Amino acid sequence: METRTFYGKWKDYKNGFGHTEDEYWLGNDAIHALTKDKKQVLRIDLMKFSRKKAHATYSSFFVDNEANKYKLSLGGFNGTKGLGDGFGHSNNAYFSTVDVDNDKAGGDCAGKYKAGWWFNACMNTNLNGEYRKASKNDATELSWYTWGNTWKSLKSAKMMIRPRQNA
Ligand SMILES: [Ca+2]
Repeated sequence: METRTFYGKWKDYKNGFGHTEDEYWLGNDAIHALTKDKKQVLRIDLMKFSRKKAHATYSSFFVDNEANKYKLSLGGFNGTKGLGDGFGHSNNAYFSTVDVDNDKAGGDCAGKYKAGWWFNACMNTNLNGEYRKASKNDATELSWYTWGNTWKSLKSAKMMIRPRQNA
């Protein structure tokens, strides 16, 4: 079954949606609230349909408030072998959704790639793209391009934060 949960509008991403046990977006206001005071480390766990896993960490992660369009600030990247810094392309990008275009591309990245995300022009990761078991290797899919240079849909992606030690 194909789901379009992540092809939400600005208000959906602002407030969050889904269920914590499967498809879930905490909400951009909540992410801002959690990242604004204490330095946070971001870890992203990825898994392919083959069950192959990888993870990325960013030494800091901050999402600005709605007035500043939930601008993303990322610290240094570390990744498991074979995983390139795909999310780094989104550093300093504003958040965009199908109804609010804050990207740096001439067109509308969110509409073109069917997701709300920190689109720049446009992206190297589309973790809110479509979950598609029968992949077309298409950038609308839930993907991290710099893991094997493919847009093929991943089975899962999970973003997690925790306070940075000695920060
Ligand atoms: Ca644009």
